[in-house]
Amino acid sequence: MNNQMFCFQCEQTAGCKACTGAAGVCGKKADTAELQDKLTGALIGLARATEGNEDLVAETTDQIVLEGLFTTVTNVNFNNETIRALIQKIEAEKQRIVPECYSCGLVCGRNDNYDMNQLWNADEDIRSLKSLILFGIRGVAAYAYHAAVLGYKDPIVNKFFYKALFAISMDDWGMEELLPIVMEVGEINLRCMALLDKANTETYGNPAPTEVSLTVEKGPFIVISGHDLYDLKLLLEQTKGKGINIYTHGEMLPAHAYPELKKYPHLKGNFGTAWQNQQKEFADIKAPILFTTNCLMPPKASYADRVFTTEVVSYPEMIHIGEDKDFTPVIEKALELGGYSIDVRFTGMNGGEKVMTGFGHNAVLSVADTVIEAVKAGDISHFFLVGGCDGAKPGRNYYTEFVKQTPSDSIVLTLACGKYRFNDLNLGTIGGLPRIMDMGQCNDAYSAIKVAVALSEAFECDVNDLPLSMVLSWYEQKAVCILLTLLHLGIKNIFLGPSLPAFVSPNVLSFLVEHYHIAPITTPEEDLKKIALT
Ligand code: SF4
Ligand code: SF3
Repeated sequence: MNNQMFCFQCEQTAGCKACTGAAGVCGKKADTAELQDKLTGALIGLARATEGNEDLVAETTDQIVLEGLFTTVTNVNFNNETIRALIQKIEAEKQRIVPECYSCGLVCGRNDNYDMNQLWNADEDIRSLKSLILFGIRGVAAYAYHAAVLGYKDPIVNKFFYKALFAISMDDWGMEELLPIVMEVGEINLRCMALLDKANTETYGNPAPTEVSLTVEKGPFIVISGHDLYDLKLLLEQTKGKGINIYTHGEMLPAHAYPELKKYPHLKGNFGTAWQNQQKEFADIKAPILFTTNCLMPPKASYADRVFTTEVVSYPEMIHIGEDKDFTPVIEKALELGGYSIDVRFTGMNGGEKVMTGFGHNAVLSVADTVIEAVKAGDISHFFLVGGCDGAKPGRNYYTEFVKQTPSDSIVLTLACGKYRFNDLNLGTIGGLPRIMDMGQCNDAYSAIKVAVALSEAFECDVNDLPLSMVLSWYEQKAVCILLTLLHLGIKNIFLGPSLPAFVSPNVLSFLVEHYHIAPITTPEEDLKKIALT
């Protein structure tokens, strides 16, 4: 195993260039990074094996692809054991699809896996385009995985993963072949986010605006983090009547707005803020924490005995809840720790004691007439979509300051974990509508798109001509596919921060700036001035 790695897939990558040492900034070790590369190379090998054998692609093949891609998303899986097991699963699937190539002694595209070093050492523009494809489909796979858990699948989305993986292995493809696939990632992600929206709303009902307390009531409790609503549902069922309260964390916050989840009286509130604060916020916590997806950070000794994982999340030596979804170990831990003896009032990052969520497309569009009238009457001057991932860089307080400085007659739509920078601020209301509206998780960017399209129809103009500005923050690969979706829709003038992706080469960046006018964030004052001029 190597003790030198190469990874540059997320925003916190070392020196804004790449993590190349013995461990990445996220805590991923070089041997894990190498295994993740092997896993990706095996997935590419599987995609090559399915060429011309499409009729042999089964639902299990699709599931393996989703699992493999999702496992390599930042802050998901740090466990060499599970990654090795997954590689074995991919090999077995390949052997099932091309048995004759397996028994053949010659090495060819059908039985060989892809060496990811070929990608990392490629010409920087090719590497950049292929990285956009690879990191983008890792994000899409996460969303497709959540939809599949609820029984919702889209063959067009699933088929695309093979095409995209295949493209990465094409060493003689240039900009002409790769750029359309980059854009297709955005198109496919739109389909996938729509699928997940359908899965979530048909299963749990349409989110409705809901106030969420940040106080932890006395007694045993469990904190559940990540994006998987189905795990929350199962946990709520299994803790019913046991005197254990459930608190959401991070991207699980929007769960409070779904009728089929909020109906559980022991779903009490939200604990903590965005992922990067977990090592501080979980220190000595009197409860177990269940991670259903990213973002898991290496647990500190002070709370390592109370971290549980499930689905594709895994960390060495942490208890993993397997496919039987028996949460008994988590429940027993909650009872053993007992929680706090009195109610404990926590606050958000700005001192607020409660937050609101649940402004999905259904809730916002149900008041569309009021919104349109308010715009026409001049009561709402502008909409800002300020959202995306949070992260550890100090420059990220830009987003708090930006929201604070937005004009008092503007609306701030938000989504994903970046909202914790400002979701506890009280910015007042306009015509009965709160000025900050949380649309949900990162995949609920779909809601923002639906609202933007509805507004453009109402005002009979292009989305780019609406009084709407997007000020986005990125961290991991889901943000990559969402950005590609916005570009696929032709949305221009996006402000992106806190820094631009290291995997975007200068030439690819020039292309994005020229065609989509993407701009890096500067200061809230400067950017608000620029927005006022457009
Ligand atoms: Fe570095 Fe990000 Fe890769 Fe982790 S995921 S090794 S922080 S680039
Ligand atoms: Fe956050 Fe990790 Fe991206 Fe779903 S939970 S947005 S960073």
